[in-house]
Amino acid sequence: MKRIVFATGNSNKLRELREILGADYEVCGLRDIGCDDDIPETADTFEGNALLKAQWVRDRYGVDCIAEDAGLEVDALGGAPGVLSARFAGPGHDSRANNELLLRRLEGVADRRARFRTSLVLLRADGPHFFEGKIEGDILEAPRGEGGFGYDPLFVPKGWTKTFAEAGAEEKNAVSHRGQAVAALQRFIESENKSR
Ligand code: ITT
Repeated sequence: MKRIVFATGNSNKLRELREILGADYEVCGLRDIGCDDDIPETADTFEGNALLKAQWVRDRYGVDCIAEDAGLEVDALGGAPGVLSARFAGPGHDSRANNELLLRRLEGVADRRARFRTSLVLLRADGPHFFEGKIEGDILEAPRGEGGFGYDPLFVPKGWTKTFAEAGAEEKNAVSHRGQAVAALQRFIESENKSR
């Protein structure tokens, strides 16, 4: 089994990565390598923040790792909350407060278009390798569903009638921003293994 360190403190992201990568991989989180650092995310792009997290872990813990920065971009809010998605309603990761604030900001707004975006980086001695994912959709006027995490109860992917929080894990992972980025990472690892 291949061991991968995922530089995240978000247990939902960790669960999704384990679901997507399957039984061939042992995915370790930050806690598994003894890290409970509050890693600064001060860049203004997803890519920049993903790299900051990966570099922090590689520099201090000496392991190759993957890291990810993701968020929701809402067109009517000029792309907000974007890189501030986890802290939209203030410090901490309070999804309920974030969702409530999003609904307040969109009160009376007809244009509900939004997308989840992620930038995932694999950082090794040979440098960083980036993988992207994006899923378009719309923001509802009230949350629906108990699954997923974060903004999932408010997000209906384009062409769907249910939210990510009403979908099963497999259904979400098959189309999600994170699913796309991890699939690209898998293709990269497989193509490297083949050419060895
Ligand atoms: P790490 O930095 O430790 O990985 P985090 O939760 O702080 O965990 P981000 O900085 O990447 O992660 O913030 C992403 C936020 O965007 C996350 O907390 C959710 O609010 C939202 N988000 C990202 N992916 C999502 C998804 O698949 N479904 C719903 N919300 C998501």
